[in-house]
Amino acid sequence: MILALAGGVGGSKLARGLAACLAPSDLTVVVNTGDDFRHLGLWVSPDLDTVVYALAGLANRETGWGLAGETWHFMEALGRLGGETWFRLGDRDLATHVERTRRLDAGATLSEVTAALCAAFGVAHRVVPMSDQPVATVVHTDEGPLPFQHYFVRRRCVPAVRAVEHAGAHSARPSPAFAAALDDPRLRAIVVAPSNPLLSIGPILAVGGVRDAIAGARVPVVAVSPIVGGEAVKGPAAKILRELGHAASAATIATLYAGVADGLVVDERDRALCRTVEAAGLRVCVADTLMTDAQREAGLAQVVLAFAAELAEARGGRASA
Ligand code: FO1
Repeated sequence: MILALAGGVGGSKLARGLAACLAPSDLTVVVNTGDDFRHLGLWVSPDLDTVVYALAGLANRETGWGLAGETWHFMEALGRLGGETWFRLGDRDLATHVERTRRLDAGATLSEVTAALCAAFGVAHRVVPMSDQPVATVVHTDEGPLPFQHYFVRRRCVPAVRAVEHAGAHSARPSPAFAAALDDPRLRAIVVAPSNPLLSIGPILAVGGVRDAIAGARVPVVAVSPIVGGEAVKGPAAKILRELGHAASAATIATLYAGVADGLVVDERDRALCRTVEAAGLRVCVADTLMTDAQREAGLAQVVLAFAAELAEARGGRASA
């Protein structure tokens, strides 16, 4: 059984690759919910939806979020009324948020709602929130503190980041399926997807007890660098790293994951950084990490699983992926 930690676009691509290689009972994808927020009266869980839509084969490959073939009549109508349109909810996507909110308001947990949505979308692999308690990512910037989506979408990541806060994470507990996966005797490896280490993986590791549980896991923890050739594959990761005083480099990813991950997969373009990654205490694997189509997603997933198996072997054969 493989446990994958994922954020938005990069996370959903590797999750789709892993799902292509593993049976539904052999994969649990734990998703960041620090980006979740109440908007227009609805509970929106962007990263959960991105992963679920990807595994359902319904994802919008151009935007990386939302549904393919979406229409925007609701947004247009809302705009005509003078409503808030900075965060775009497509007509079909809207149904997901309405139904999630109805179920949460009726007392279901986010895990229960996500399981129901997965079943409705025909997603057989387990996709679960990191926690059923709310955790809110707050981005502290030169313009003051901004709730995540206000920083990311409304302000288009323009303000300079000074710090990232995961409000509520300390008292939050891992969701039941996340906790069960961490304790599962069938667990063979933990995979950290090439998602933003500060905005997407950071909130998952900040949930009460999670960082220690993963750092002390008996199985290999393998991360994939979201930085390739000094730039983020998508999103503001490189800009934020620089604003926080780090080099935008796969070597910085190694430093950030030191003590948590055992191995880092870096792109072929970053082969020269292997020694620096190893100096941070991580084993390194070089691969083509750009997941531009389904074949490459599955190819990278296979590389990650083989690397995890190699690390397990090196630990003395206690586990094999
Ligand atoms: N991202 C944008 O850049 N603009 C949007 O209007 C937007 C709307 C949106 C609606 C639903 C959803 O699930 C995601 C949406 N996203 C949008 C993406 C979202 O802000 C990011 O994917 C994540 O929160 C970061 O991983």
